[in-house]
Amino acid sequence: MKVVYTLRHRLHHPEQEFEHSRFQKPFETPERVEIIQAALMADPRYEFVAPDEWGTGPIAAVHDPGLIRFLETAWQEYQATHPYTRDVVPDVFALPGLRFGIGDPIEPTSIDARLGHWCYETTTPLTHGSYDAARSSVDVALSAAEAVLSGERWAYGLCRPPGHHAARSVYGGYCFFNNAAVVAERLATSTGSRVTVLDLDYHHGNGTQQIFYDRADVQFVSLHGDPARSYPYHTGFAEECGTGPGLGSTMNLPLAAGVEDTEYLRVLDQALSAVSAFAPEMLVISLGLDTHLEDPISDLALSTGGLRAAGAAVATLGLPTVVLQEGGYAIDLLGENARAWLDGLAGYEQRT
Ligand code: SP5
Ligand code: ZN
Repeated sequence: MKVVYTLRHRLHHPEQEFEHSRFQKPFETPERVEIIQAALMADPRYEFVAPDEWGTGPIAAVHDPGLIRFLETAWQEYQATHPYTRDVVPDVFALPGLRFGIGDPIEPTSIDARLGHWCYETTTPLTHGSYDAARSSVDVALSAAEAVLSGERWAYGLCRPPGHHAARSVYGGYCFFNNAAVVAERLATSTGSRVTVLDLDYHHGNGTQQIFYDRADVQFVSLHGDPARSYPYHTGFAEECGTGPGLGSTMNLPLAAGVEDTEYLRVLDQALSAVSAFAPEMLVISLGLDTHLEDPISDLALSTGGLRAAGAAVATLGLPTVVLQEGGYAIDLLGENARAWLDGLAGYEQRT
């Protein structure tokens, strides 16, 4: 299986994140993908390739061009008014209630106001190299998609930063650009075929859902911790199933805390039935490994063997598949867990 990877992810490396009313060490670190890289490099069945450069065109197909422009210069601009800051986070958020009844919000001019216009939460610091890293992550995703378009049965984009929490015009959740959405849009428009994004991260892929919510040609199916208790809290309820022409093309399967392999695989089967019914020609997987029992910020209880079985279950769809890395924070186990899921997909024999 081709694995697309670049060291440029290292350009994004916050030192702290503000969460649950305190500063803490980031969970989303460069070591995450380096551990996965090391585990896959040790296996000759995984073939590493560097990404090509794709420019901003494919990003602008799913994101507000204003968001791209903002991210390109925001960190530098912030330094002009707040010198020697490192991890840049908004402090005033442009919630709709603030201007309710007054008039439509417009993009503000000051950097402080713009931060709260384009970012929706406090755990996604913008650092000196975040924009370049986010661009490289999209390049990794698109290069994996290209491999599949060129006839590979599967490809894995070792994306970092992740993408599925980034919506059309807001970023957050450790995500700047929505890698899976960029890829799904490219696959759908360049082939004219139907595409499914199956999101297996612990957290609801609010960004991907939002981008395709009214689309009939891109299906979004997600298993995740119930938003009643889990980040991102405001989306991912079972009642959300699309709108307009997209009605019925979104499916949310919220899970209770503590769900183990057997129950997870039962719900995954429901998701796969919905995918089969939609009859896509290609599949994009948002692969979060934060469903594992040992994940420090999540509360599902999959084993490594369960992850392998999940990959194998997805393979039964028999679709060309682009797998993109999203979350997963049990650092020491990430290599083994990524390999288990991908081995399951590819039908590679179990190793000890
Ligand atoms: C890509 C991805 O996985 N993004 C996840 C972003 C989640 N950020 C906030 C998580 C809050 C979890 N708090 C749980 C504390 C458990 N002790
Ligand atoms: Zn996640």
